Amino acid sequence: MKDQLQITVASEPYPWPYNGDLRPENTTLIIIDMQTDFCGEGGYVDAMGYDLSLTRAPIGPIKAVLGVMRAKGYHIIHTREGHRPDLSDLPRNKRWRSQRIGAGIGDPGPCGRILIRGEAGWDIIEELYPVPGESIIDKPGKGSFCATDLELILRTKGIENIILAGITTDVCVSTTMREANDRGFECLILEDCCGATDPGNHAAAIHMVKMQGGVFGAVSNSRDLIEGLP
Ligand code: C5J
Repeated sequence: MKDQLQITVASEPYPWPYNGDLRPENTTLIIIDMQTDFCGEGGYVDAMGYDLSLTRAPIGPIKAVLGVMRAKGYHIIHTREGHRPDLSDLPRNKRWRSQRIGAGIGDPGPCGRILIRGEAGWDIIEELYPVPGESIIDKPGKGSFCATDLELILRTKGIENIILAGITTDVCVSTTMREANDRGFECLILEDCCGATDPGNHAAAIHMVKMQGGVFGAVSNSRDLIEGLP
């Protein structure tokens, strides 16, 4: 076998990716759920009473990474959590739990029906809106692989490496990273490109990635990624 140039990004607990094979052709950025419902006024997270500055904090760093990765020709994928207007894909327990805390999924709110496909609050925020050619995955759950065609799209594009950003770190980002890792994808989470409704949960979710030698992959940040990308 010919010697191949090893390219890695500074990350913990090991330089990522493990095999040094980092190219636009085999690597994607997945931006999880940067929707008004999760980081905008009048959305789901706002209705639950959480501090929006926590879920808005990653917008700037994601924008920087997105700009560089778009310019270098990397694959870009966006996800949106949401349900059909007839609620046929909304598990009853998920609806019940949200109603119990005054932010019922499917109920009307200032940005339309909460987490319902097609409503204003459900869509991706303007600052990070997809451009033509970027895939959008609409998912009914927390993980991006559950009941979606994400895996088929990744395999078809020949993707081996996944860089994760978005909200929330401890719920949809973490679930997606675990699902991807179990499927053999080499994952990197960008600490400052994620946010959670609870800063302790954000820190714990990042910490968990690094245990056992990188049990789910590795952790980096926007600056080190941008410096390290070929
Ligand atoms: C949540 C998400 N937190 N996008 N969804 O319910 O993490």
